[in-house]
Amino acid sequence: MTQARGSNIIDLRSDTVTLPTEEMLEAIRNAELGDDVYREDPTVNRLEEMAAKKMGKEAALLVPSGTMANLVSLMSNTKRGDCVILEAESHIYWYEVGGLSAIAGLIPWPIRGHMGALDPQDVEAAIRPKNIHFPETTLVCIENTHNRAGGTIITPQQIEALSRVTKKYGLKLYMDGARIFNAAVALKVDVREFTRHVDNLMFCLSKGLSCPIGSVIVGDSEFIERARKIRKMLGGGMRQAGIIAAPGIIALEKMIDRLEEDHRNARLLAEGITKIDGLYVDLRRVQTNIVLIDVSGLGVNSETFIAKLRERGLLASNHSKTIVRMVTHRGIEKEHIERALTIIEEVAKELRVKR
Ligand code: TLP
Repeated sequence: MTQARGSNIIDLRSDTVTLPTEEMLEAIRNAELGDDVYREDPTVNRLEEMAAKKMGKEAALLVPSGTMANLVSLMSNTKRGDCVILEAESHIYWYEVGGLSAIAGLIPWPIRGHMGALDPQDVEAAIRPKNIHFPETTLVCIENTHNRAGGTIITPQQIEALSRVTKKYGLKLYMDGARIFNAAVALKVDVREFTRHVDNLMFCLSKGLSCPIGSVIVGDSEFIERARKIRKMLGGGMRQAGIIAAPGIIALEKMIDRLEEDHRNARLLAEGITKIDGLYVDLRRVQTNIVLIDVSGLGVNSETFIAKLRERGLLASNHSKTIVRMVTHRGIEKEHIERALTIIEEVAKELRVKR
């Protein structure tokens, strides 16, 4: 099962639309269950052990969503009133309903990155000095791959350079690794290369890895203990959560390597689009499974462009006024990309004629 049955639609809005595999559904049916608030769900325990090991950290915690993973992690790394440095286009800052301020009581200190990557010098300059008037800076957040920058990879070297700054000032370094396996697969390195220099991170099971629900927070045991308590406080303590963990185990065992196919398809899509008059894709940013298309050359906004694509059965999402986002994922094959390119070309032609 990859898309809603009988559907002819090509859905490139996000990799969150992936449906579970038959094997995942079977695993859910057969999962050994218990009450996870009592830590008695063997399937959850197994997933958390696997995740911690894979990431080279001591412990892990299953949470329902990436947004909750980020919020729980922010709260476990800081205290109310602290200042958090993050990238100005990061998911935490853009898309999480301001939870970091509204719930965690934190002050965001956004810095503009370069293709999603924070410059260590900019971070160092943004740390609030010790002063009676200032909030205390205690955390730096990075995002990998960086969603709004176009799925760009923050390399292990870039992370290490940032960690030198955070260590120097005694700050924590956290990674929103919702798509960290995309980064690892794209660079053909072990995921631990990316996790080694951060204190803790989260990754999502429910994006390219195709699970129906779930994200995992990973870090040292003390941090995860705090996170477990905060998850409970936020209402995220789950009971027979093995039904979520069971497909997660399959994801970690079997769904990582295939992300390469999504990257190949994204590349194919991006290169095809660059040949269409009036559309622009910055190919340097197409490093994983996201393609950002600038439609301003057609003299229309993203909304109009997306509506036209939709009429022809192609779904895309709105990144900004003139940028449309397309994301490849399991269930999208080369043939879908070819069909998508035909649709995009037709729409571009129609809009060019109207100008
Ligand atoms: N991103 C979604 C939307 O919310 C924009 C998407 O379609 O890309 N971190 C990153 C980097 C993400 O891209 C997302 C989801 C999250 C966190 C939040 O995950 P969920 O949706 O599980 O709360």
